[in-house]
Amino acid sequence: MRFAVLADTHIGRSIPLAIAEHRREAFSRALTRAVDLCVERGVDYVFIGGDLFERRTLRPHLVQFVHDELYRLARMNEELHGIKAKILVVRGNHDGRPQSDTLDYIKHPLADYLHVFGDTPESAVYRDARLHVVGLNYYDQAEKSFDVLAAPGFKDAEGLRVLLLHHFIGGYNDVPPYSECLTLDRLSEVSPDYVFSGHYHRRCPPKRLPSGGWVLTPGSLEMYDFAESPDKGFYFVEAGGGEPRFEWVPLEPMHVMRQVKVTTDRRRPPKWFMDRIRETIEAFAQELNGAGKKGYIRVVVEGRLSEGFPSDVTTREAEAIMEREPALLWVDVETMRLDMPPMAARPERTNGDVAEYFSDLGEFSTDVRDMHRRVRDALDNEASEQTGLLTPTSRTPFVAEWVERFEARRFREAQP
Ligand SMILES: [Mn+2]
Repeated sequence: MRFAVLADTHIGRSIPLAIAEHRREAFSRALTRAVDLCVERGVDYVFIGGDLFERRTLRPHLVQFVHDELYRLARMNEELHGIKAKILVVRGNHDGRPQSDTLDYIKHPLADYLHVFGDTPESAVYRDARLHVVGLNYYDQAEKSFDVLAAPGFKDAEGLRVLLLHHFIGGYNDVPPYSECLTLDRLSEVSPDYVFSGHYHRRCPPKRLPSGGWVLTPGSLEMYDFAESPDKGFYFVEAGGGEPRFEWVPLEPMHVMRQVKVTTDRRRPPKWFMDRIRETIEAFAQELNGAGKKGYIRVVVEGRLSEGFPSDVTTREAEAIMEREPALLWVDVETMRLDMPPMAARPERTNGDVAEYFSDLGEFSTDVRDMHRRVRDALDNEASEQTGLLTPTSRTPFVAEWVERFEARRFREAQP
């Protein structure tokens, strides 16, 4: 029998919001293509490992879209191959929480092709003549939910033992620090023949569990964010007789999504950074045109300015390129990580005498000149490399002295 194993379809994802419609379209199209391929090949079971939806609250037409696509899968699969496929779904962290999740909307009394797992040990089990499947929805505490909801579900299991879940798997996925996960040893305790997992967005090759079964993470169907690689798709698994066969089914992301860093070790003027940004975006546009694809690019600018301010690195040129290159759906230039030149915030040197400039203040103008000179010296010696300003410790005494000197004088408004 043939399984399709997919996860993290994130229907409705609209981030980055500047290109929300393109993003929603890309995720929807990925599901459509996965359904097309399942129908073409013919499947017995479809396992969806959570995060079918991006959010608990979504536009109704997107929920309808998912419902229709799953129905199409079941109907066409039966028409073309004579197989009544079963689609099994667990809840991911994006789908909502117990009692309040988007999956409720795709359940239907007549949709016998669809099984959505529940939140009790009993409703976490699906069984038929061939399979015994435990579906573990997402919970904040991975291990506890596994002990309480999943492990008891394998008691008296007959047939092929499958665990479907939405959690990181330690020793298999590259688990981010401080994240909850289930270990391969823990999963082995229930001796599953297959563990299919969502939540981790990068595709992982099948791996044997210490207990002998297989664990498989297909990753997300589309590019979730700029940090991901475009290696997207899902798995077919030929199971049930002898050694299983795993087949990776690639899905090319709809758009090219690229993050590029513009940086240098040396201090450079704003123009240097702007030239690099322009070159980067133009090269990307050329690549898109060559590949006949559309795409978005985020340019992260890092480094130190030799003059001027980060705001001098403008996005005008980037916007102009976007205007004339229809393949560029969006360009984002991030200059927040640019450091100012060492003395950027220093007052400009004046040729004139400061006291003369403030002569209206009478004798106090010599106080101003004195303070100005000392602050300038302090800036020369102690200014922060990053901001060009005095640090609070060196600034505070100046402020105190300034207030003291100011209060020691009496000023009268000039008479008209
Ligand atoms: Mn996800």
